Amino acid sequence: MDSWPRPAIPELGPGGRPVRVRDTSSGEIRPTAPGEEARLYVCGITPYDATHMGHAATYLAFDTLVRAWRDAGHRVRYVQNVTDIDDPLLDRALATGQDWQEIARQETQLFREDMAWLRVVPPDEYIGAVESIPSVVACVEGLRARGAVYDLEGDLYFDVSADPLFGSVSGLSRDEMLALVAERGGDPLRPGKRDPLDPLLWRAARPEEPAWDTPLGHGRPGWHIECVAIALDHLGMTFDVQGGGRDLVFPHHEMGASHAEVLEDERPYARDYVHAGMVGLEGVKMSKSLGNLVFVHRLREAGVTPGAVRLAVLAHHYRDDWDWTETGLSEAQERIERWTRAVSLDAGPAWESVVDAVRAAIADDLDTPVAIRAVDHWVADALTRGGDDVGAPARVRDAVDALLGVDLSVD
Ligand code: 5CA
Ligand code: ZN
Repeated sequence: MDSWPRPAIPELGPGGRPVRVRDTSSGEIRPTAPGEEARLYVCGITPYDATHMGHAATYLAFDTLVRAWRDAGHRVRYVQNVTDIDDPLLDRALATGQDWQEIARQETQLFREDMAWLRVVPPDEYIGAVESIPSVVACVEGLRARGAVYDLEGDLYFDVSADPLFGSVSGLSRDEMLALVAERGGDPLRPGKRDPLDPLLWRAARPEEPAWDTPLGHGRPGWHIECVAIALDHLGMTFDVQGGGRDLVFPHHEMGASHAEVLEDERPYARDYVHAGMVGLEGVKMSKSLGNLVFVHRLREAGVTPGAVRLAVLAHHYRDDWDWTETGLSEAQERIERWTRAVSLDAGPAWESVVDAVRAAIADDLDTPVAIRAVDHWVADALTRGGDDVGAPARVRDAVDALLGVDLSVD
């Protein structure tokens, strides 16, 4: 699939720091990407509705990681999927009378426009589930050869007992897993399963549902195996970071790791599993049923600037759960206004320590709130006391652009 246009990123020169992130599996904040190439897989959208601020916050978190890695001198290889066939799309099609493919096409296009507007660095490979069906089939056949697959009325399930290390990504108890799997797309109550936790790898065709003819039969892919097939095709085993929102820790990333490690008889699938917190709205979890969603395209249409949206998000640590509020957005707008005034001055206080502080904060588990405070201090100094470093405003502007993705020359 087509990705979206790449924003220009200023080069800051030497001084980038090695990047550390928190890995869910170990609970440790630890160094990433020992290689020259940093390899990242981030779970993409299920395109049945527009991108809300929760989705956007997750993609901005991993955009910060991409920018931090680049600054540390890594070449970044970034892969993202689009779950362009799954139950939510078919449910939406049924509810609206639209064709499921048309919904997927439209919402994916809106997502691209939202991401480009937010100056999110695009993935190098942007891959749909439908176009990955041959790879999914090959993975399921490989798992079958390992004895990790069973058939239930034509549906193919993964046998979690094939993985002796099952559970090591989330570290959850079995009871916690059982509760989550029911709520997140699993079918623990289906009779005939070997283990209620076993996830679907391949769903045999049902009447009125789209299906593809493959060596596995007429049907469509399960969810977790979709991401594994795409990641193994485009990154291979032992890539650096598997990313997504915290709602994906279990079952999605747990099952993904299991599928890949059993299939390849090798581990780990990803070196680090990194998860962003959940974003709500004014104290309530953003959810479709409550209708309390803030869509990126609505902010865009209302004339809000992308820099303000970015700073409203990046004012929170990516791992925290937080709420989108009007106050947060106004604060970000005021901050952009101050920052823009400061970098437009003819001279300012010395830039070296603020740029270094921003780099250090971002490299330390993407600590954008600390990075923002460092810029705030320099800006306050520049606006009150001034300074005589004529190069400083442009240096600070470039660092804010490269690391926080905020372009102060237009905002
Ligand atoms: N297509 C699958 C992943 S393979 C999926 O979860 N799609 S999604 O559209 O539901 O979510 C897209 C991304 O946004 C995921 O990384 C998810 O974890 C994240 N996300 C969803 N809701 C929120 C939220 N309220 N706050 C933060 N991130 C969220
Ligand atoms: Zn995924």
